[in-house]
Amino acid sequence: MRYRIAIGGATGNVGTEMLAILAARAFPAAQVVALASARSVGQTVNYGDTRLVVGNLATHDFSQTDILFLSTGGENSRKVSPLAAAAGCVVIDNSSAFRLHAEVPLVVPEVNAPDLAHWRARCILPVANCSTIQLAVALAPLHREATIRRVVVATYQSVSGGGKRQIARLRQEIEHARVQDSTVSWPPGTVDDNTVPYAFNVIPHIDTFLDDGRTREEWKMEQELHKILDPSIRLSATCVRVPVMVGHAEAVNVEFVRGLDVESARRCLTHAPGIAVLDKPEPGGYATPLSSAGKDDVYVSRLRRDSTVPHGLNFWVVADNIRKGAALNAVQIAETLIARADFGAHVAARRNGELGTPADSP
Ligand code: 11C
Repeated sequence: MRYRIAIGGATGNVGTEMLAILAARAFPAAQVVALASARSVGQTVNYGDTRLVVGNLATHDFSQTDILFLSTGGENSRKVSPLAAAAGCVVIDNSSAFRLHAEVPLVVPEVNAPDLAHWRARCILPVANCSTIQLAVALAPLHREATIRRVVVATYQSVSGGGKRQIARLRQEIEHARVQDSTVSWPPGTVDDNTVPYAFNVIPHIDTFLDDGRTREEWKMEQELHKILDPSIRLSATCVRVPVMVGHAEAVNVEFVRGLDVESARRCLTHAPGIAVLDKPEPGGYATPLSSAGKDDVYVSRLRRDSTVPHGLNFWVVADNIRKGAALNAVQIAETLIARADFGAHVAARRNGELGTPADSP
């Protein structure tokens, strides 16, 4: 069977990457529709060798779409996703809007693909936060091997996590910076004076601050990891923005219930799906955001014992946040979904006009 798909937010970072991945992986599409907000209507985007003209997401008829890939932020998703789902279209949503709803499965295919059995509860399938996805992929095989008790993670997140405008902002800051000896300044009017500069800086603040002093990004990592992997894992995160265009890195400290030596951990990660171990104690013997950009895998490096606790392990994990952290993970969810007989039956029934509205609004 081939599916009628639509990309909401087709002109954004994640939307354009999604179109490239769908074409490259030859997703069985009967029709591909590019959609965005009214101001982008009429622009064109690439889907393989085809140019697609962007239509209006707000007025799209979802009764004629089987799968909507949505990357338009939480506020827009709260409006669009329930409408599309009520028409029987399954929404794969990159925003945080529905991730923690009890009935909605939050799936990282390498980790918890069986949770997709609940796709029909709401017909909304969120993609987890990029910083959570790469951590979950790396932790899952280790958790199965030795049971994780506690994780302490510090992230080093690229500006592309904040969208296209943040990439432009970093580029502008770099272009206009005046570097004299060890000081950096910007001529008046060249950069936004009301923001903490990305360039030449490290910022311990992503998303809003919560009452307990954490940021929402740190809270999301904990909540989402609990839902995807195991709620008994204690996770403490510090999320940091760094002046990197693409690719999130994370320094991870894990404490296990049972012993797991470094060689066993390395073996277990090497055989796990979606992971590449790149770990040599020499210059370049580790992954970086630049080396992982454009790649599908989650890279694990710097594996070493943490001898300050009985069963401790340290490592470094890097992934392309736009690709595995968003677009690729969304496409993998769709690929897992279309392999299910009950989804094929749902699509066939809709085409025969046999189905009413399968999903209630969450
Ligand atoms: C960032 N991780 O790097 C964020 C972007 O919950 O989908 C993704 C936010 C989200 O800024």
